[in-house]
Amino acid sequence: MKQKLTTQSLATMGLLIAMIVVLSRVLGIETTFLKISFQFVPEMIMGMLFGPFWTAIGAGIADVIGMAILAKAPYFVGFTINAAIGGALYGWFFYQKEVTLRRAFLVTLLNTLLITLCLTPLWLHVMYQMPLNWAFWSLRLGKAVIFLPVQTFLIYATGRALPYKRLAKRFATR
Ligand code: FOL
Repeated sequence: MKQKLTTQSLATMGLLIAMIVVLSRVLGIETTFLKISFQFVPEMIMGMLFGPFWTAIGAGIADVIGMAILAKAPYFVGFTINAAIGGALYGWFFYQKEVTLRRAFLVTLLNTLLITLCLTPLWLHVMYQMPLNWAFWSLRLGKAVIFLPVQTFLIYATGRALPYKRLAKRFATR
């Protein structure tokens, strides 16, 4: 997992982390039990450029920075783990690979099943003693079903808009 640490990759990483923080903490909708945001766009770009390892680190750092400067709830480490797993998924699916509609759908599905429908309810249960009942879960399922096509398409469109071969070369691992 050796990536040459250039000034350019550091600056790009910083910019993408800043975008995640703004999209999730300023432009996102956050209630105590449900969040809606478009932070997955800079996360998947990070995945395309830097791969699973650095995207897990970058997304984790973005969560910690976001909580440090714009927290709306007490810090809980489970959500940092969510961010890191999500970042790793985008890296696995898109690092030096072409972004197809199929891959965009699969990564979104995996993210939804693992993070939105399993881990987040578990963390919220641990944090707030939320009962893991159907009423609570169906609300999350509803958001997931509506968001699945939106997120799939936005990830696909972002991937298509970026010249991945040229970018991959510029940020290539050595
Ligand atoms: N602790 C940390 N470290 N980061 C946080 O963002 C955080 N947030 C809360 C509490 N402790 C935290 C507030 N509680 C969701 C809902 C409530 C919540 C945290 C997360 C939630 O629904 N998350 C989404 C994924 C994030 C997204 O789509 O932007 C989910 O669908 O699981």
